[in-house]
Order: sequence, then C-alpha cells, then structure tokens
Amino acid sequence: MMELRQLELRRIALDLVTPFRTSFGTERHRDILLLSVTTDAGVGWGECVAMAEPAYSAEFVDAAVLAIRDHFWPTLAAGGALVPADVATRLHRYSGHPMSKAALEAAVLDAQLRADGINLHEFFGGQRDRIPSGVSVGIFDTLDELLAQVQGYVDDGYARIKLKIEPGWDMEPVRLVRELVGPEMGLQVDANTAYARTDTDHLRRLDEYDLLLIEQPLPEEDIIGHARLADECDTPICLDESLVSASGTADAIELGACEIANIKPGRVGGYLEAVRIHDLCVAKGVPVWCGGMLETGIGRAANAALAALPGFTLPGDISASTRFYARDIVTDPITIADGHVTVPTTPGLGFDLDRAFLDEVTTSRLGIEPRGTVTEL
Ligand code: SMG
Ligand code: MG
Repeated sequence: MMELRQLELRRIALDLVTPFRTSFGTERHRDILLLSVTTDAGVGWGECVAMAEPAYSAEFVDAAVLAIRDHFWPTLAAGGALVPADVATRLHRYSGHPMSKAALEAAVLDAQLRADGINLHEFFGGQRDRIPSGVSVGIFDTLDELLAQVQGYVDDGYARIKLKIEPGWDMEPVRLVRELVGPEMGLQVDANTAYARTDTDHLRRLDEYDLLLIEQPLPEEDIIGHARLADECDTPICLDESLVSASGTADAIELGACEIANIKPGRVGGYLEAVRIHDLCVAKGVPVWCGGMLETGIGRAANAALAALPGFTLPGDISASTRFYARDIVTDPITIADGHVTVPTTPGLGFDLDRAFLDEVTTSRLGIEPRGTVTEL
C-alpha cells in the first residue's frame, strides 16, 4: 500500500521528425501530458496519450488536465493508501476519460514497481524478452513520397508495415506497397473510421493484397457494421477505436465484429484493463497486438512489457523512438534491431528519464496536493 503525497502535471512539447497524417488529421508537434505521483514509497511517472485535439477519440490534453486536476486526483487521494488496482476502482464512477485514468494508474504502477524493484514485464509475467516491431505509416500527398518512406522503414528492418488509408488513398497505395515490400512482409491497413457500411464492396477489394488485417474501417459505434463487413471480407477485421473496455470487447467478439484486437492501454483505461482484454482474447482465440499513440519512451517502455504477453501474436505499433522523435525524454529509448524491440528490464514501467532534456521541453508544471490545492511549479 502506498500513501499519495503529491501529483505533478507536466506538459512537454516535442516536434515530430515528420508530419503524421491519418484520416482524421495531421500531427506535426506533440503537446504531451506527463504525470508524476509522489508517494511514501517513491515517485512514479505516467504518460497520458490524449492528443491535442479530440479527433482520434473524445479526449484531448486540455480536458485531461481538468479531469485529473479537479476530479480524478482528489478522489483518488481521498481514498487513502492504495495499490495500483485501486485507481480504476476509485475512478469507476466517472464516465469516460480512459486516457486520463490510465495515466494515473500508470504513474501509481510505476511508483509501486520501482519500490518493489521489479519491471512491468516481470509483474505481467510476459515470457518474451524481445518482440517484433511494426511501424505505422501515414498518408502522403504523393505515392512516391509514400514509397520512399516505406522503403526507409524496410531498410530499418521493421517486421511489418501498417498503412493509414482513407477513401481516395487505399487500393493504389496498398497495391504499390505490396509490390515494393514483396509477398512475405506483414502488411496491414488502418482507416481510423473513415469508411461507411456502403463501402463494403470497395473494401473487399483489399482481399487481393494478402493483408494481415483491416483496422477500424467504420465508425467506433458501428459494431454491427463491422460484424457484417467481417462476414463479407476475407481479410480479418480488427477493432481499435471501438474497444474501450473488456466487457465491450467481449460483446464485439461475440457479435463477430472483432476478429483481431488492437489493445491500447490508454484507450481502455489502463494497463490492468489491457491485460484483462488480452486474457479474454486469448480465451476466445482472438489474436491481439499492441497499438501505439506516438508515446515517448515512458509509454513505449510499458507497451513493450504488455506486448511480451503470449496472446500478442501479431507485431505491434511499437516502433523505435526515432520513428517520431529526434530525441526522447528517456535515456534508454526504444530501438529496433533485427526487426525486434528488446523489452526493458529497468524497475517500474521500464525507463530512466533524461532530466535535462525533459526540463528543456517542459512547457508547464502544476503541483496538486491530495486535497486538490494547485500550485504552479
Ligand atoms: O504510436 O506508432 C504509433 C502510431 C500508431 O497509427 C498509430 N496510431 O489509430 O492506431 C491508430 C493511431 C492513433 C494515433 S494517430 C494520431
Ligand atoms: Mg488505429
């Protein structure tokens, strides 16, 4: 059990090495919220994966700050000493905001594991010490730019390629990339909800390219639409945005809408719920993989630990830190070698902070006492 003493909300600004365009917008710079929890057992850090705009999902960074500062943290602290699993229980009565809840849980988990001297990987009981690494490739203005980018990632040794698609940027990019990477390379697509039920015939044409999966073609609420599409397409349908809890995932699987699951801890309210979804999918025979939210070395380290669990049979979006950032805020950023990422072993979530660089990119710091008193640091 740990006593909560203080929460720090720290925002950092990082530029992406190259713009990342998806069907819902283009990311060029990140405005990232980091949490650090001080407890009687030591300090723990968590990364909130909310983006600056409510486009991937309803959450966004400014809202996360308010939800955590004014509601989640005071409620959590009022409950007294806690273990990591208490975070979700105490915040259960609050609707939504899974990324904000997940960040708090991660910080508490990091503090607990550091105090116990173990890594998240050991805590989860994952059996692999390295995992295959996939890379997510954005939408470009031209096919030439896309192919040059993909060739670069092939040269880096990535084990699989994921292409972002949208209406007007699908068959031709997929055809050309399949031609470029050859028949052996794992290739998949992610539509981030850009299609409609009426696009079924069109999406079926993707069957020709031997893709691992089609990720989230339809709106997040449309579970039945995904189930119908799964009936029509040979390529497995994978859900991302639609899956926000273990119970919802169980329903989507039962309805035939989720043949493969993308598990993102932030989207489902934390690493502990992510493990429950993994366990459920293993029991149902549904393959899973770990998604990415352009995390820094904090979130990526924890994702690697999660992805070492046995049900993660497909390569995740756990690319090298340099895929998005010229310099990371950790001293031991994720790298890839031979198409794999080594699962970190550092106690806690699995990273050490580069304090000097972290301070350099920090744009604001708020300290919050257990009773909710806020101070600018
Ligand atoms: O972190 O490598 C990464 C990015 C993976 O494509 C990725 N994430 O829908 O799966 C997804 C997107 C969500 C973030 S887009 C801003
Ligand atoms: Mg996705």
